[in-house]
Amino acid sequence: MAALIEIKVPDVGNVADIDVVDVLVKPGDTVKLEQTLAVLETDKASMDLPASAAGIVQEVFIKSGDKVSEGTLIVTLLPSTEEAGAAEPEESVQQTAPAEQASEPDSQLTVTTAEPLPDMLPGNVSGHAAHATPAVRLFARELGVDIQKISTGSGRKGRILKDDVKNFVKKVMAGDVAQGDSGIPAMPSIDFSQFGQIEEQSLSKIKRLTGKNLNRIWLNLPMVTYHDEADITEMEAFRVALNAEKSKEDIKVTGLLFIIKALVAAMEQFPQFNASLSADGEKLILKKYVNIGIAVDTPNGLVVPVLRDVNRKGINELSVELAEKSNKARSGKLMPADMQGGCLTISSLGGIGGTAFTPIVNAPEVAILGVTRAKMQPVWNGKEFAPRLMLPLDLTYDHRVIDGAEGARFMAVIKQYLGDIRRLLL
Ligand code: CAO
Repeated sequence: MAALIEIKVPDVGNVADIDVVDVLVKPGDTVKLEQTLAVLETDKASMDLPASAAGIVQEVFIKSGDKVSEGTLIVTLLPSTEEAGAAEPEESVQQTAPAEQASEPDSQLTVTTAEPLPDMLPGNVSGHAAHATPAVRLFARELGVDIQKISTGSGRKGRILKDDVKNFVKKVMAGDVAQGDSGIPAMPSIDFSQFGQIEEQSLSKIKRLTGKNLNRIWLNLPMVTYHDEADITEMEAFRVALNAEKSKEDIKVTGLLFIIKALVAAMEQFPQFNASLSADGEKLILKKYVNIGIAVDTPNGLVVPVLRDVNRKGINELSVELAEKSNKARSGKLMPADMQGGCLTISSLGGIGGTAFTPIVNAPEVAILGVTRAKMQPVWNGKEFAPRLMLPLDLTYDHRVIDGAEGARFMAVIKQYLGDIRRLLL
């Protein structure tokens, strides 16, 4: 009989006490190579732990809620017949998940994370990281308390205890504590079970991180959204013709690629859109590189992979990259580096529908371009109404950096490029 294969937690970069969120296999299951065995979460990322070999699960050594670290045994596998037949190992084989074996160590451990944003929430005590056990953190979360807002705990070395959380809640209820410098009162905690049957579902890590970021962006940035429409009749005809030519290749050119190119060309004319405000709000940091984030809708929540050096790439190269990154995003395989360094973001809901929306700037970027569904409309050309394909665009910008007139001019230039994509050559 073939020796059992032990699959262990690989090197995850000196992080200990990683939470086991989900275990996806049980004894007797047949697993394929790279099939996800378990989902792990740290404070910063969620990771799929893949099988480094195919086989039948003999024993599972972890369960949801456990804490693991590098080297923790996850499962033992009896190698599947094809593999076992090829070379019957004579002694017990020890394997870690592929991350440890691959030449690029982390390349196969699939990680998803929201891009960390600078800590901008004024309500956060600067540099303060709350000390509390997971049970106390859970208790605080259940009560809707942001544990970071409890300045000191009464436990050893300032550790926050359950009583500290309760006292904090009492103070909030008594109006003694403002919820952040915004002074916005906390949302009431309501027991919905009094109205009927309910079920509680934990939000995914990505949703929780994204939610926190969006909340602080919303509270910190004065945002304005400007709406317009681009006439993409000719662009669409070109795209359809291009796709007909490429029907045998595995490349599909979507309208989003032209929108990316038009946006980048406009950013080159308006450098203040390729910039970030310094944390003290005193300086504008202009970027000489052009990376575009694309919001991708995934089963676990919204992620924003970044396409790099878009100004130096053509539509063909970008279409392959966009397909690769959005597939990686949907299968939870993006690495943190895939989501960092964006200059501006596009959020396209055009594949789903819509006439307009107000996307939230992915700060520290200064603007975001929203796209909804193009539709044929009668447009007056001076003599008659002609059918034109009109694409709705929504530009949200940080009004501390972008003036209303600049926003309108920037949009006018994007429209001009999309209206006549030959201009992208100029
Ligand atoms: N108008 C009309 N049709 C459109 C369109 C538009 N603006 N945008 C896309 N379509 C069409 C495409 O041409 C495609 O049609 P076919 O299937 O007939 O070829 C179909 O809709 C699906 O497109 P797509 O969404 O797969 O491809 P895309 O390149 O346009 O977008 C991606 C890729 C990754 C951006 C998109 O799939 C996605 O995830 N969008 C959601 C982003 C999101 O959640 N944003 C909200 C964030 S909150 O701010």
